[in-house]
Amino acid sequence: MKTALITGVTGQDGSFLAEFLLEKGYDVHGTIRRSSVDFRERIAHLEGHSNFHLHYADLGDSMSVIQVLNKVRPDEIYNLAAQSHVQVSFDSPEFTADVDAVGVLRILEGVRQCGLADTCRIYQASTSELYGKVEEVPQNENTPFHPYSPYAVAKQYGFWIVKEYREAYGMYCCSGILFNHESERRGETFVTRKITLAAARIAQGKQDKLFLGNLSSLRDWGYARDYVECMWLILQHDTPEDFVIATGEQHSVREFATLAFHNVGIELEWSGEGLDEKGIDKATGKVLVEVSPDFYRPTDVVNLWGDPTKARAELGWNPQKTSFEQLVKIMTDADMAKVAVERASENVRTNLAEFLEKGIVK
Ligand code: NAP
Ligand code: G4F
Repeated sequence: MKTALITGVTGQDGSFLAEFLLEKGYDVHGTIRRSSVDFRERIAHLEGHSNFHLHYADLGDSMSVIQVLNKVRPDEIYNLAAQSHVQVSFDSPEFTADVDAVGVLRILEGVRQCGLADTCRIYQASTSELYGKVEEVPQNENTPFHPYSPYAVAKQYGFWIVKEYREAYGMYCCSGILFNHESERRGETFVTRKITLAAARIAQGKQDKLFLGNLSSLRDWGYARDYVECMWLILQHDTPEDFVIATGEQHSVREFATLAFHNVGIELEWSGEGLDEKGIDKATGKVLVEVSPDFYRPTDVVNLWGDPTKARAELGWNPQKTSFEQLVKIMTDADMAKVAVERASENVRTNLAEFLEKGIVK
């Protein structure tokens, strides 16, 4: 039985990867951080599984990293932990650098210091944000990097330090340059999930309007469940190499919103430009989507489009397993169900309060 260590197991990708590796028969260990609120929603269904174990560690704290490496002594490490929100990286640049850049070094050096350098394979969660202010479209493994946010600059250090340890010490460590991947488990402040949740709430009368930033931004959006398979395939390859993981298809934020609202029974039409652009419900004439400068970034990456040829040819991975339309449907269906459950439980609470007040229940 192989042993895997996943940093960031409570995140979107970490939770899908843990499921995937458990199905493959791995002994799976994940790192968690202490929080004052419950943060294990995405992995709650895995707790209690005999091959699933959790350990406290923080990528900002090398002692905790070394402690967990020594205890687990993994065959494979998937370093997914990061401050992963690009807009937040403008507000917390130092924290982002510490975790997303130096954190990678702490893992690599920890592996060496624990005497695991010859046996342990390391996957680093790299990103299409490295292409940033893009110098070529579509982007492949040879496209020059031009990082365009504190997040991307930190991740660029992570990419190069992985390459350095590979070349300097012959370690099996590599980066997956993953383009955006989304799911029903995506954090609620990333644009796709923000849209599907708002569309579901608006359709069920729980929200009036959605405020977004740059509607024309283009992304290559895939399904996270498909992408974790690729992380594993990268570590099973004969030689340690970096791979671009993408669908090869590009859509705008506006297109994503149009489709998400369509899935909940609302047809949007767009009018105006820039900050004055609005998404209007064709049936009622109501403005449902507006642009707010609050969601514009000091520098924004606006043209990401990946070329997954190498991953398809060398890993046998299928970049088109889940289509864009299927992805948006998975997310809108899940959020429609989530909002319906929230409404039902609100109704129960309201009825109960009313019954208590009237003395019907005591
Ligand atoms: P996510 O949902 O935000 O999950 C991030 C994980 O990192 C969470 O488990 C979080 O723990 C953990 N974490 C944050 N700071 C940490 C620290 N200081 N020490 C230890 N753990 C820490 O992100 P994701 O979408 O799953 O992405 C996974 C990785 O892939 C990230 O490195 C991200 O930058 C990268 N990536 C993502 C995409 C994408 O489109 N999703 C694309 C390219 C690259 P808490 O739950 O405690 O906050
Ligand atoms: O959903 P986003 O916040 O994702 P972004 O910035 O592309 O980053 C994600 O993908 C990266 C891979 O390329 C990962 F490395 C990273 O960890 C993260 O998972 O924003 C997508 C686009 C941006 O251009 C943003 O300006 O959508 C635009 N946008 C427009 N309105 C918005 C909004 N983004 C957010 N978060 N919220 C808005 O209201």
